Amino acid sequence: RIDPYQLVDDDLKNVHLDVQEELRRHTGHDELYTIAQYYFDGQGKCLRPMLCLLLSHALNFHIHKKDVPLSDKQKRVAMIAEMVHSASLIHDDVIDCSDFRRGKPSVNVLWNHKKVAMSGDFILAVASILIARINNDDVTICLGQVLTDLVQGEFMQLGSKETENERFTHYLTKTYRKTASLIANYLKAESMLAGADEGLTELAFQYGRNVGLAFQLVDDLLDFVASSSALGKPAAADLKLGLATAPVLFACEKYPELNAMIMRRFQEPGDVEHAFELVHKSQGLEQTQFLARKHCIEAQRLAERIAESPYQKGLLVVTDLVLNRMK
Ligand code: 2DE
Ligand code: MG
Ligand code: MG
Ligand code: MG
Ligand code: MG
Repeated sequence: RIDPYQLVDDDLKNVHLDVQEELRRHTGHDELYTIAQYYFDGQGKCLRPMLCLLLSHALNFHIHKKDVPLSDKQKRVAMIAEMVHSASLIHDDVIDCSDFRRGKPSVNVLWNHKKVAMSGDFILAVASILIARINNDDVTICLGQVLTDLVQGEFMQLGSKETENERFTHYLTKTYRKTASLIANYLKAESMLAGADEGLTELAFQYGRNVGLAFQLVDDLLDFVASSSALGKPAAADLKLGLATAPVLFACEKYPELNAMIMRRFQEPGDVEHAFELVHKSQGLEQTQFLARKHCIEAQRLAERIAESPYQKGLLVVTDLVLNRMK
């Protein structure tokens, strides 16, 4: 059985150490460093850098018809993906008032919010220097787009839409911006660094977009079905935050009484418990899984078009990991 992580192990195992080294290089301030490096302890899934490395290997093989080691720039993009993602989680946990992340107390529990917000900014600042050092305008634009999408996705989440139709479209756009854009655009950047043509670059982008959408659909599903100890972060959190994710939006078709609760963002006493029960009684969880599977099948269909190699097989297997993950 192919293990995608195993295929890129050599480059992946140093990602968190390399991040720590870059953060240290850019500050002499011990506390800022301590907060900023807190999540780079090797305990995260490292899905995003793994995908970047795997796709880079697969495209190097596709283009050169043999195994070609990754360039420093290709490895750098993988590392920056993990930095930007982790910085966004630091801000996300402050916004979501979330106290647990990657199996340990989140930074906002251990340090005050002013310092935490700035440590997220600091990681982004160092990431921006690393992006500049890649010295490729198309890559810079691509990775810059991700930052604007992350903020806009998060901002969209604060609003509610009136009709069911608008709501689902809004949810999907938000999901693209807050999760899929990072994966899609980082894979696009990797493909440009591999020397891919336009068609292959678009393929990489669409593969990432589909994997990213599936990943967030499963994240939203796990919020309803997994325990916080399995997740390493609080479970059943989204309704409490007022968020109507895919399982609720699907459940709404069967239980229209959810509409009013969605509109008031589950703020009345009993709303959260009631909505939770209706979601479980409906087909909402299965429908969410089904939609995630649809995106994974599309991602596989795209990966089939890359030349056969262990890495290409890895890209196919990743979709199963995304669908069947427990955390
Ligand atoms: C995770 O979603 C959030 C991702 C995007 C966060 C973006 C922010 C804007 P979840 P979990 C906060 C700031 C952007 C920057 C710093 C570039 O569903 O379930 O809340 O893991 O994730 O808490
Ligand atoms: Mg970020
Ligand atoms: Mg959150
Ligand atoms: Mg959030
Ligand atoms: Mg979530």
